[in-house]
Amino acid sequence: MYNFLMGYRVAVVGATGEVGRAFLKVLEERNFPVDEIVLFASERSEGKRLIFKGEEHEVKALSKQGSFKGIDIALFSAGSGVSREFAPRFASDGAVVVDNSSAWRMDPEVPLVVPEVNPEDVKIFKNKGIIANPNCSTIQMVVALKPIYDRAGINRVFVATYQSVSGAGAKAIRELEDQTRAWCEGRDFPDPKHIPKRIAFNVVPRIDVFMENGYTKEEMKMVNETRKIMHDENIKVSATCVRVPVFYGHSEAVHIETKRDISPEEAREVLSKAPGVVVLDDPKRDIYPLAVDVQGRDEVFVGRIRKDLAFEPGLAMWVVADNIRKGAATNAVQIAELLVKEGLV
Ligand code: NAP
Ligand code: 3JN
Repeated sequence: MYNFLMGYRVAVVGATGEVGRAFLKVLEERNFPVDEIVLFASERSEGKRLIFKGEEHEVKALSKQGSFKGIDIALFSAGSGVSREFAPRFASDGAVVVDNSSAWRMDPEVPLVVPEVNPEDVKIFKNKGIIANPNCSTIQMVVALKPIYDRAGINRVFVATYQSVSGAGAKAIRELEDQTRAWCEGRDFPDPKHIPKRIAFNVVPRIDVFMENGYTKEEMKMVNETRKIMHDENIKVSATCVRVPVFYGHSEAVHIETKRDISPEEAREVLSKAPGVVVLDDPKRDIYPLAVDVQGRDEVFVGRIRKDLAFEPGLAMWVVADNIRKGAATNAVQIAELLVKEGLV
């Protein structure tokens, strides 16, 4: 699919983090045409070396004074503060930025893209030179909703998430490990620092900060981003986002009120033909998607497809994906692939 005569100078900002390291893997696995890779992180990581395509590359500190000229594509995953400050600077120096943070997602001049759902939106990035990657929980949900939306329409969605600790970064993964080790060794639990409450042997119904309306920011991301990606301000979404003691993979219980009747069999059929979706749904054989089975995969897995008992007409389903790959790095690299395919970079 690539024009192999053309290679790109690609920057990864936040390269030492969970998503940054996944960027390197995904770029390599998908054989993205990288001529040169430039790695950035904070000053703490200056001089660290990371491997890309079998070769070591030194990490540079993202400097306020630096010039970013010569970069074609910048993949950002260093948090929203860094994106707010540096994405416009990379863009004005000539790069197209694909940003993983929430900083630009709701900006009307910035497209918010999931390639399986709204690939055409990638073309409208020109004003700011920035394309936003949605939140991981939104991405996997809309990939599963789109085929149902196209067949039966959607009025309302109710979703409860079961989000792994990797969504909160490398330090949160270590926090779950440390708390679990303490329990195994009969020691007191260390105080939580990166997840608001103890996460080992617990579930925590708070991801990101609380908003005025009692929902968390993570929950409101799912509400607002879904409408923007689906180009439908009338879809009502209500979410409860929960952190669970799982390392990788977000799971979601999704309940949908459709506009027209759609049977579970029909839903299974449209989902199994949809791009980026794998249906794993055979209750008689105890088959449904599990977070531990989807680690390292790029698709969105759907199972437990059944008639909803509260929404009429409606469907219920269980949606699982690797949050660091399809929820972050893979989706962003797919956006970069679209840019190449459309000749936009
Ligand atoms: P992480 O493991 O904590 O990594 C954070 C990365 O950002 C590290 O490389 C860190 O560098 C770098 N960084 C932090 N402050 C910086 C600064 N001032 N200047 C330059 N680099 C800086 O977190 P992660 O899980 O990779 O997530 C990173 C960000 O990606 C999140 O904050 C979020 O905005 C976004 N994200 C999005 C999704 C999604 O839903 N699509 C999912 C996960 C993450 P050091 O190693 O030097 O500290
Ligand atoms: O917690 C998760 O499972 C997903 C977290 C995503 C995240 C973490 C820190 C900051 C985001 C995001 O992508 O929405 C942000 C942010 O950029 O606001």
